[in-house]
Amino acid sequence: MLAQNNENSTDSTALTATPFDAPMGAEVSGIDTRAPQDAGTIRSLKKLIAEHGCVVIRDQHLDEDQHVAFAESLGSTSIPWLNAVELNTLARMKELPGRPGYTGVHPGAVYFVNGPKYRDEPDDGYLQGWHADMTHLQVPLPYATLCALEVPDYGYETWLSDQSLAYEDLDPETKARVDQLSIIHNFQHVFPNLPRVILPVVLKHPISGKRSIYGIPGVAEGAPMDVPAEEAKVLMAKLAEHLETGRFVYKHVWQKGDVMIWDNRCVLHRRGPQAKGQTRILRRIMAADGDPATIRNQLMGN
Ligand SMILES: O=C(O)CCC(=O)C(=O)O
Ligand SMILES: [Fe+2]
Repeated sequence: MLAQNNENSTDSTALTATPFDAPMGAEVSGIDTRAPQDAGTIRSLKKLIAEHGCVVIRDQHLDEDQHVAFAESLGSTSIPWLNAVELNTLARMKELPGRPGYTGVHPGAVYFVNGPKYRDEPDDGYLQGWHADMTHLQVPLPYATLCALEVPDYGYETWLSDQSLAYEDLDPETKARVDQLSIIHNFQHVFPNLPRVILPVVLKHPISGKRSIYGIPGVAEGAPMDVPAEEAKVLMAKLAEHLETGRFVYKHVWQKGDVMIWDNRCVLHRRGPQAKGQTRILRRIMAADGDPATIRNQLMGN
């Protein structure tokens, strides 16, 4: 049975969250993402995202300008490091032969394009492995907003894994150990000029206060710092296995017009299996809110 959750008292908004039949995620109604948003609605929405890890709003059908405006209501979409280092990648992603309407104008609008009508993105392993986006940042990016422009008949799902549930599910001893650890995030294999960033393995969410596992291999580099090699190996294998159990996972089947927002700090994501011959186009815009130094401190549990 789906539970109902009314988020309407303090902010005089009427957002309704219906949790998915899954460990995480909820469908949210009571918001038109094409309209200007008031502060109370955005506060409520952010609380719901923090609570459920991700929310989906159906039937939105945003064009790029509307998508940018909505993402801007969550935070800033002008992320200078992104614009500087990813320009080449973005330019490549924006080449959509025969579909000028899908050419991104906003520098932060990234199009994920699959299907024989356009250009099949290589299934390069990276998008099909669990990851968070832009983990090379000093302050992990909070909001990934995605719109579904074209959807397949089957396949090309997006899978999400709630890492605060994963943390809570650890045995007390492992929890206590990972709480103490830091790990290096290195994106230099993609962008050689980026600095390496050190973050705790476990982040504390600035809104919910929940702890979640952020620094696992694949997302971060190799092993946590200052841990004997053998212990690090065992610990990381344990975290990876924990993630692979799928016990914290919601598998999203896209409907045209979906707007999905997940919290990139406490949720990992990956693309589901490729569906040969099927077409799917998603547009993603990331947004960052709050004062970076304050947020970083909160994430680090201070
Ligand atoms: O293609 C997908 O389903 C996932 C894409 C992705 O990794 C992202 O939106 O950051
Ligand atoms: Fe991603």
